[in-house]
This record gives sequence, structure tokens and C-alpha cells, in this order.
Amino acid sequence: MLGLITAGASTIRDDRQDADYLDLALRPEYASVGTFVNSWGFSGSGILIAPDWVLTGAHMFAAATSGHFTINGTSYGTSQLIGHPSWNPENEFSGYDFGLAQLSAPVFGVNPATLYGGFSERGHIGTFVGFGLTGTGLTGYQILDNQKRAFQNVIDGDFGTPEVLWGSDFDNPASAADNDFGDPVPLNLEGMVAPGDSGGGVFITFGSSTYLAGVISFVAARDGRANADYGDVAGFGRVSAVLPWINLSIPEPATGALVSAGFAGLLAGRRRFIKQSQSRAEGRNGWSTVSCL
Ligand SMILES: [Ca+2]
Ligand SMILES: [Ca+2]
Repeated sequence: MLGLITAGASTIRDDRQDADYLDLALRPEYASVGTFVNSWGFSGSGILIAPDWVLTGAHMFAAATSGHFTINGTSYGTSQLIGHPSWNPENEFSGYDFGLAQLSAPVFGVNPATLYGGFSERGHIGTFVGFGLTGTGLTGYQILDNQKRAFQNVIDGDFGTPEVLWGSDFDNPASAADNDFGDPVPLNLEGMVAPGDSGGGVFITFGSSTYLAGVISFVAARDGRANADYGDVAGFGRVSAVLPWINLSIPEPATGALVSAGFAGLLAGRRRFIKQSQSRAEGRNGWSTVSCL
């Protein structure tokens, strides 16, 4: 029923300069995103969340016994890989595409991302950061250049499981017919996830603070080709939904403050899920192709 593609780097608007997306990715608040290549050879992205821990996608660990995380030109091996126990590779829409990789040595000189513990993502602008294939909304992904790109998209969709998984659509500046979620007008630096972006980060900013709110999981399409062109949609797991699991897995006191923030958010967010669940059936149908990146 559903085709699925896991994600790489990103596609961009055809009427914008690639340099603007490359520059956005260079901002210091996104410095925690690097590349993650598993021992089987599958290449994606990952986010440093503690000096020796990387958060990525569970599907990045498929067929792998170890991996390499590369950031700022330095590569680090792994000492263990922990996939989220609720991840189901047969159903990307069920969420939980999260994996933790412990590095064999700590990373110095890069600030780990701050994890988002709240439940106010919907309607906010997400900044998606990863490495992978690129192209435009007209062509879809077609170029592998291993560049770090960032694009922005409004977090305004879901796939029937908003408690664990959010979505954003690639709006077409020339046609509202490609609109899937929310408003049909694209952001200035709108874009879409592509193979290689898997395990990359979705960041949201409140005031002067930027948080890691999501991990990029897949691209889905209604037109039968999940090639990250206009009208395709991105799925990304909610970091706040798995904070307790992260904090149980990473025994470092640095994340302790985030635990309480996460629990507070969980309680506050429960009521909101009831309203959102009404749109589940509608959001679930119609995706002809889904691809883990
Ligand atoms: Ca959009
Ligand atoms: Ca839209």
C-alpha cells in the first residue's frame, strides 16, 4: 500500500539560491549535526546530544553492528548502538524511528544539541538539517554532493500518530495544488528531506534558544514517487516523546534537567492529542509511496 524511502540531504525551492540553504546549515545552533555511516555502508545523518552520544534514526542501524559519526572533519567510531524498542520497520507511520549511538571517544569543541521537552511543535517553523542528496522541488533529488544543508518548513501535518510523529509538506511557490498540510504558501527557504537526511535534526527556536525537536525519518508522496519534489511530505519523530527513553539510555547528569521538562510537557500535551486524533484517518490515507531516507 505504502512505498517508503529513508532520507538523505534535502531538496530546495527552484526559485532560490542553493547558497542560502548551505549558509543556513552553517549557523552555530545547527553545529551538532554530522554524518552517520553504518558498518553496512548505509549513509545518513546524526545529532550530537552529549559529548559521546549521537541521536539518529533506528533504521540507520539496520544490518549494522557499528558506525562512524563524522563532525567538523573528525570521525568517531561507536561502542554501542541502541535502537528504540518500539520502532517497527514495517510501518514508518507508527513512529519511534530513533537510535542512539555511543561514541568510542567524546567530541570536543561542539556543543551538543539541547533536547526539546515540550509539546508545542505544531504551527512552529522547523529547521531541518542533514547531509544527502539535493535537487529542486521541480526535479526532486538527483545530486549527491555530501553537503550539509538546512531548510525550513512549518510543522503542520501528521500521519495519524501525532503523539510520536510530525510532518511537513513541500509547498510549491507556483501551485497551491501541491499543498498537503496547512497553508499552501512556502517559506522563503522551504525544502524537503531526501536520502542522506535520515537521522538529521529538526530544530525549533523559542526566543534566543534553539532546541532539537525532531529526528528526520522518511519522505512520502501521493504521486507514487517519493523523490522530494513539490507536494511530497517529510516525517520526523518527536524528540519529546522519547525523552524518558533517551535519559534512561544515557546515564549522564547533563541531561537530567531535561527529564523533568519532558515529563511536564507530557502531562500538558495529553489533552491536545485528543483533538488531533480526529484527523488521523484523513492523514493516513493517500500516501502511495513512503521511503525511509
Ligand atoms: Ca510546507
Ligand atoms: Ca502546506
